[in-house]
Amino acid sequence: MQHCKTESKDAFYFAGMFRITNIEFLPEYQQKESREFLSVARTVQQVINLVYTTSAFSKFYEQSVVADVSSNNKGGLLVHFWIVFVMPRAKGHIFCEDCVAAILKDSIQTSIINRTSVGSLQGLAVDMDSVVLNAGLRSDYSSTIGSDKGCSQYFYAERLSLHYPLEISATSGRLMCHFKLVAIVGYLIRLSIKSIQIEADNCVTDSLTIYDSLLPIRSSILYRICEPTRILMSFVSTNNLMLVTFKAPHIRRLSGIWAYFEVIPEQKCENTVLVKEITGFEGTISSPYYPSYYPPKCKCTWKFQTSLSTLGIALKFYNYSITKKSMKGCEHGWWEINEHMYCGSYMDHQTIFRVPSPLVHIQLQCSSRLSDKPLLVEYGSYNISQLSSQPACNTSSFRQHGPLICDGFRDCENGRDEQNCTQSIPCNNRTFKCGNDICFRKQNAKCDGTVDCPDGSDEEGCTCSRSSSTLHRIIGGTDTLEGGWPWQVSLHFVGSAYCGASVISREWLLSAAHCFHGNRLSDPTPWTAHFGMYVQGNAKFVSPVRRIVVHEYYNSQTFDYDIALLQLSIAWPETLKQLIQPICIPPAGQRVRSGEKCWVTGWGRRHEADNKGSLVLQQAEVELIDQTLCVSTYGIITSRMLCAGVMSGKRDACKGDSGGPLSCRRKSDGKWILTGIVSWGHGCGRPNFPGVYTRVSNFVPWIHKYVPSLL
Ligand code: 4AZ
Repeated sequence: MQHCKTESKDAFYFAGMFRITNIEFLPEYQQKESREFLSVARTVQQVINLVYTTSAFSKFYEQSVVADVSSNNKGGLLVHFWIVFVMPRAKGHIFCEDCVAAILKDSIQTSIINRTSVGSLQGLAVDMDSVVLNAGLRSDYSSTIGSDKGCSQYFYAERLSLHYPLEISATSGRLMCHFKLVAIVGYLIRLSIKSIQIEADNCVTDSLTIYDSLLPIRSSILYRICEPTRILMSFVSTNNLMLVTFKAPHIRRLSGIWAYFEVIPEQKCENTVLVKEITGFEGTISSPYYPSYYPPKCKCTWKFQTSLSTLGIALKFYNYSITKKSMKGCEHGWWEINEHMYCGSYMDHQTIFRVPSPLVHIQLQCSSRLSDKPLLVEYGSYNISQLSSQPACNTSSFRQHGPLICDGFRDCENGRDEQNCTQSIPCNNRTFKCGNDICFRKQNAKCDGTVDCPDGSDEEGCTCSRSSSTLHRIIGGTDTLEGGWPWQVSLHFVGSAYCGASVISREWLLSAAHCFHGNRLSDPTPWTAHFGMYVQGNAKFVSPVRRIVVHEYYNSQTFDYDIALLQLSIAWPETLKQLIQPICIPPAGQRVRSGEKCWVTGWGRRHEADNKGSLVLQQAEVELIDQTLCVSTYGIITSRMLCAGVMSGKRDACKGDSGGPLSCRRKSDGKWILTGIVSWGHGCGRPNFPGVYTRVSNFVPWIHKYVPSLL
């Protein structure tokens, strides 16, 4: 007798998406039978086949299936796909989810071209930052690729201010629905849920899940509802698409969803508010898309200014509170208020937070994994001195550094802890006096470009560089003298030199916007600023970058408004002031003289054809060039640009110098002025094609908006 043993197998399903940047969307892609869809699907499947059949998982790779090819707000095509692996059950392995995603991301990473996040997979330009891949369910696989005839449906929403109904219900049987919602490009989707009837069992059987994608990808979940509700709730996508899955596999009484969705424009979340002289609450700010739940990723900035220096800003949070940030991350909003970090949390009562400063800069970063409950905050002014007549110190707010005693630190927002002290505490080397006030911490206060003292005394007497060592520079040479350009900074992206920048205060740098163009480049996290550096890599001081402010009018096609401010996470120490010094910003609208001699410095390439930058900081003397001549050379020179070089070529900036300074010495007082920022040019050092620089004198009010104390 023959004994036939068949091996039993386990299948593993992965749902993912990525954005292809070099194919434009066509309406035909919405038709799964169209030639256009089938052609893109085949290409993507071949590319994924190649990635996994040449990987360590090749033995288990079964197939990939493209489920959707859609438009999206970033351009190109967004492709959603499934990947299936099959493995003998006897092996008892659990598939490593991170490894499957890493294989795909690595293949893109290794093919990345230039300074973008886009890699080329067999000619398919895939944006590395868009890749999402998670383990999924077999049941979802069947229903989303269309082999399981459930209640799966597409909705294309093309009209604004229209409520598209989304309703399904049953009293018996099962509902396993996937509603794919797609809006016109450039807009978002808001789903409003009026009522849900499901069995409340922690989403074990019944659930409603809202995804920020068209496939059920776990890391794209915006929100999950596991119990019945009749309270109106709404959720907003971050792109022009959304997936709503409704699962009720064993219906015994009325179950269903009653909802509608709309197409809404993207909202900017920033505002500058002038607060009136009268104290009291006078207006509100809110989380993005209020009263909808706000999406997981957001960034809001609000600036408040009172007209009197005796008034501070009060914020009344409804059912929410902010407290000083600890070492742990913040789960429900990350707040930065005048350089101090706070974490938000929900509670069942209102709280008031007071900032004893007439100028308050607030940044909120949404930090929850899912969409979060909407926030409403009332703002107004309060009398700083009036509050100090109250007996208690409000310890939950501003500047608490330690015990509330006469220790030379102003811990209470009203300064109460330092009042009535019998002995005057001299400021030590970690502290300084604000005018006649008590001691403040030195770090991030003195000469950091931000007023910390009520009287502004922390920013007084801070000057920009008159650096004398630059006088002894080798004329005509190329290597600089160590310490000769103390405002020169090297900006490193993921550990490698990428651009230059200039120190303008203890806390702020000025650079070029184009250095930060692109998804990954605009995130401050991978950037570090290297100070007091002569040989590339040997910095005297390094700080992570806290914030990148790219000019709002920066145009990546024309390089117009090519300017960005960087805020440091750690102000450079005063002990290094021999090696690190700010350069002066020119007066607003200052005109330059053509023919004036200035210097350009950087670690960029020394020849156009080089493929790496210089090891030692280089300097070149260049002449400011007449604007009309420059316009006649390039044609597209705006008033935000200026040209400098030598018409014979030879002395110029090049790749890698971008963002760095064009420094000109003012004859009247010997101070060095940041006249330009290395921006662009036709090649490097070519005769008749001078370097193009951002004209800093055109951006003085813009710089002061972020660095108000720079005078
Ligand atoms: C660049 O790619 C670059 N010759 C910077 C400056 C110049 C050209 C290119 C000017 O960063």
